[in-house]
Parts: sequence; structure tokens; C-alpha cells
Amino acid sequence: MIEVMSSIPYRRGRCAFRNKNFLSLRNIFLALCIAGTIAAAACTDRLSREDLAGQDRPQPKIVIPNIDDDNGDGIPDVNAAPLAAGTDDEMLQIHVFPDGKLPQAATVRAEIAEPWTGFARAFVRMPSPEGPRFGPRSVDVNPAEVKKRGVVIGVEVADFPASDRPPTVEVKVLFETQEGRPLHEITVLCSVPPFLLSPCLDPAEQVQVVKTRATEEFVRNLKPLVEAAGAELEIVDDPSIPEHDIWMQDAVEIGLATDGERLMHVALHGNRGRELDAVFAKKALGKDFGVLKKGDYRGRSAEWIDWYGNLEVSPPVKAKGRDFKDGRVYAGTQAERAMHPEVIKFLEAQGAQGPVLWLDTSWLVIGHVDETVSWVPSRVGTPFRMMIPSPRLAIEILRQAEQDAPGGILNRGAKRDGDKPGEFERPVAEALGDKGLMAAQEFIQGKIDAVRRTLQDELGVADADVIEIPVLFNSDKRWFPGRYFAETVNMVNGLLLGNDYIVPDPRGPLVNSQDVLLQAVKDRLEPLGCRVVPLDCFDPYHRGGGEIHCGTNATRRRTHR
Ligand SMILES: [Ca+2]
Ligand SMILES: [Ca+2]
Repeated sequence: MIEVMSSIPYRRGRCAFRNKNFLSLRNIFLALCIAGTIAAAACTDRLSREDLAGQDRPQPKIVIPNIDDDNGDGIPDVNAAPLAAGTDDEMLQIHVFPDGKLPQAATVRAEIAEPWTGFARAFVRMPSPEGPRFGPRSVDVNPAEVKKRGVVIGVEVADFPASDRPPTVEVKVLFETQEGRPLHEITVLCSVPPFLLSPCLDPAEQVQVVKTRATEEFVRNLKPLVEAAGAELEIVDDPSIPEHDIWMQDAVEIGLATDGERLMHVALHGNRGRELDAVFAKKALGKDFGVLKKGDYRGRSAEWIDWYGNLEVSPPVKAKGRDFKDGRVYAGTQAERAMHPEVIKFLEAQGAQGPVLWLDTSWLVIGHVDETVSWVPSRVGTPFRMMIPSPRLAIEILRQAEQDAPGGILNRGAKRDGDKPGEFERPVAEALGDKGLMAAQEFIQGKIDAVRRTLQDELGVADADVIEIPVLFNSDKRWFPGRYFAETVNMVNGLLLGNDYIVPDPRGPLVNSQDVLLQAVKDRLEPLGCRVVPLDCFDPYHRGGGEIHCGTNATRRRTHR
């Protein structure tokens, strides 16, 4: 494989290229059903009978998969020896007492029932000179000690629910004679929370971007904007990343798992077969940050469609009698091509943000959903607005601009050595007079209107909550003929950080020194309480077939819902 050297013409024949294990749990619910149980409860490290007083009805608890790396050894905790008792938040400690007397000598054994057997581990907590630790799952016990203090079982899981693995994990605690004759059996039920994608309306903690020579200036300009929005910029800079693999959005999907109090960020490892996917996964793995891989690289035939710019989640919505309190996942499909089926299957098995809403992106060259829709918050009315690109509005605005200030320029100032005449920068009048280009806008508007209807129907979005953003599209018979790319900068593909919408600078024509395309966005968002912050991304992102959203990613907190 010479993947390192390969490149994908990403736009107009130009050589731009797009180019750890991970899990989640929701509520761990400890229940004791049994042949002979006295009590079971999630434990703190200072265990005593008093701690258990009044816990006949244990508080529901959620166990988050132990796929982060608390001790920084580069290995997900669940794949390594257990850490010292009490030092790993994802190791659930369950305190049990046998119901009945034990003989002089007995053993205790913990077992994970199917279908979680291969995806969870159980240990018995034992004293050691260095303090309590989790030992083998079967140990001899001192009956007098057990009677007094019970036994603590450590349970951790290695993955999230799946289609053949419901969220409930059954742990059996078996007291036996040393000959293996059963004495008492306790069943403890735990529950694994779902893996959740983060809606963009949730506040960002960190923003990720790739730094190469090509993106250096963009990264420099992005930093103060991210910091002004109260987030931190995480720069991914690694010599193994090819110069043009600047598509941070596509290399990873960052979500989270929570037990209602604690939160672990969990990233889905990219399926692009490119260096950045693994570089980021390795860099991100750490305390309270796990990585999961669902699906594998499917080869060039799945180019772009499997990339995570093609996987997004709506804000919380109610639609068709269903409350999507964590939003609904959507992804793009291009005829028989669609986002990786294993990724979709995994997300739907979480039972939280599915079923996936498929959007038709067959009319786009790249075909990512983040080219067709995005969201901003609103302090007025519905707490969000849905933004979609509109060629119709673009033409209307450009015609008006040409009337008000003839001689305007599209993609103003974007021309570079080597560009063909009119390839990027071109007079507005010429574009408006280009019959083929104008016909294309009508065709694309029809496609976008259909996507918009799907979104509105399936997510319950009112007409008044849709905002059209002016964008022209175009195609090139030498590059995926019949599919379209953004001719002007696609301002839907921006980065939302709280109330700041970092919009790709459209470089639109000027009227009275004001960019009319940018002004259209400001006019629509600012009355909602959104700050519109333009950032130039023409080079290298727009030229490469994407914009700011494609070039960034974000780790977000979860707002209370
Ligand atoms: Ca851990
Ligand atoms: Ca995404």
C-alpha cells in the first residue's frame, strides 16, 4: 500500500486531498435478584456496614465503558491490568453479602453473563500491601471476614450496547465451597449508557484543527476566535500527516457518554484509511477520553461517503410523537453509497439518537451532510435555527448587488497563480450571465428543497425556523460530472462555538464596502443573538472542496436536558 503517496483530486482536478479502541454506558442500575442476597451497592473506597445503611434500594448508577486511559500508558484501561482500587472511575465497585452462612472455607467467583461475556470483566477486590486491588475473578475468602465486611466485586465494560448486546449487563457473584459446590448466588444488573454524538449547539471545550504548511495561516487566525468563544484550540501537528490531509472533521467523530454526573468523551476512529485518523486517535486517548473503532476502511469505493463530515446530529427536537432529547443522527446517501453500515448500526443500537435520517447528497461531489445543513442557537422563539444553502437567494442578492454597485467580483481576491480564467475569482455579471450556471442553480435548488422537506418533516422543524444562506453551486465535466460543488464559499459549513458562528468568509462582492453575502448571514443571525465571525478559509479548504466545518472538529460538553 502506498497510501501515503496517493492523492485524491478533491476539486476541479486540483490536487487537494481529503484525506485506540473505544465504548459508553448510561445508568448503572444495581439490582439484586437472588437466591439469597442480602445487599448489593455501588461502593466507595471506604467500605463499611454503615456505608450500606439504608441502601435496600440502591441508587441507580451508570457504568461508562472503561475505554479511556487513566494511567497514560497508551492502552485503554479495559485492555490492561486493573488499576489500584478506587483510582479508575469506570471500574464499578459492587458490594455484596452472601445470604446465609458460609462454611469454614469458601470461594467467591464473579462472572459476566452473555452476551456481555467478551465485552466486560469482573474482579474480586482484595487487600494487598499497596492497598486494595482487583484480583482474579475467583478467590478463596475468609467466611468471618465476609460476614463482617462482605465482598467487593469490580466490574468494567469494554464497549457500548450493540444490536446483539442490550444495555443491561448481568453479573453473577457465586459463593462456592472449595470443591465448587454452589452455596449462594447473587445477580447484579448494571446498565451501560449510550454513546452520544454531540449536537453543535452544545458548548465547545476544545476545537481541533490540523496544522500543515497549507493551513498554518488559517490556524493562526482561528486561535483567537476559538479562545474568544471560551474554548481551547488543539492543534494536530504530526510529520506523518500528508500536507493536504487537513480534514479534521472527517477523521474522527467526537461524542460522549455520561452517567448523568460524570462525562467521558468518546471518539469514533475514522474509517478513511489515512494517517490522520490514527494520529488523532492516539493523541486523544487519555483520562476521560476514549476511542472506539466501528467499521473499517472500505477502500476507495467508499471515498468521502464514510468520512465523518457525512455524519451529524440535530439539536434536541420533537417530531412525529418522538422526543429526540439528544438530537437525531443524520447522514448522507449517494444512490447505493451511504455512510458505513457498521457505524450506522452501532449508533442505532444506542437507542438514543436513531434511527438515522438519510439525506440525499447524490447531487454533491463530496456528498457530506455538513455541506447541506447546519444549526445555530436562537434567543428568540425556538432555541435553534436550521441553516440550508440557497442558490435562489444567492442569485437574488447578487443581482441586487450588481444593480447597486456594478462590477462586483465573486470570490474576491482569491485568484492565485495557476488558476484558469474565471476558475475561482470572476465578475458577478459574468456569473449571472452564464446560462449554464444559472440553470444549474435551479436544478440544485430543487435538490436542496427536497432535502429541506425531509429535514423539516423528520425533525419537526417549522418553516419559520429555517434560514436560507446564499451559496452558488457549480459542476465541472472533468470532475464527477453531474455532481456539484460550492462555487461560492459555502457559509453553511461553519463552526459554531456557543453563540459565535465562525462563518467561512464568502469573499462576496462589495456594496458600500460591505460584503453582501456576509451581510446576508449577519442580517439573519444577529437578531437571534448570534455573533457572526467571518474567517477566511478559501485557501486551502474551499479550494479543496470544503470549508471551516470540514477542517475542524470539537469536543463539547453536554448541556442539561
Ligand atoms: Ca478508566
Ligand atoms: Ca461529523
